[in-house]
Amino acid sequence: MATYKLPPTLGLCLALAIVSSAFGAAPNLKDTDGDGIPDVAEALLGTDPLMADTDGDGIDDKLDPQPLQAANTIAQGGKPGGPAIAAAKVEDNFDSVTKKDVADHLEITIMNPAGADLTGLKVYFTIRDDKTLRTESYMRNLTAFKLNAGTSTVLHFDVGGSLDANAPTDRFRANPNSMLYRTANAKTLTIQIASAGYAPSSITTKKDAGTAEKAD
Ligand SMILES: [Ca+2]
Ligand SMILES: [Ca+2]
Ligand SMILES: [Ca+2]
Repeated sequence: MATYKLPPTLGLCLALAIVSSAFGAAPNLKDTDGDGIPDVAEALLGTDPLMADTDGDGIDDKLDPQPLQAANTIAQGGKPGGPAIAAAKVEDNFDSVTKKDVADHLEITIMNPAGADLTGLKVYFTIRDDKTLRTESYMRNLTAFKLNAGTSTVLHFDVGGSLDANAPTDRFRANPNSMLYRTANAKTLTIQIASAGYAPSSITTKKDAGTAEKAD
């Protein structure tokens, strides 16, 4: 059966029209991130009400013809021995400090086998709904994140993480309106990381059908 996909700009117009008709012709609606799309419309579009550029491709949501489809800007060549993904998961997350289950989110275990500290990490990930085959993709340039030589660490992307990709942290914001959180269908995630000059490392991980927003 053929499927019809709404053009993104039409989708935005439709979301704004729905919001206008629900709240009046001249709604004074909260636009927390100042990208020109009210928070309530961001929920309809699947974009992040706290990030002007949800997919991280450098184009703010209202101007972005595909606000949930970032291109991968990681160079696909480079020398070996750079940061490597050891594991990734998006469900059954566990906090090793508090010894408790925590809400499902993307976490990526990365290792640095190189003899030098690594900075300028780039992270690209694609989420595919295995039932509808819809996809979303995100690009994150973590300019201040540092992975010390010979160590491993875990990067987190969750709704409580830092909005600033330039922050020196290992917890970054995930889009709460992503289909990862909004549908219960099974998902496949493909993740790639790289540091400047090194060949990228990739991994694929699955999420079973079921809720994503609560610890389970
Ligand atoms: Ca907004
Ligand atoms: Ca936004
Ligand atoms: Ca964008």
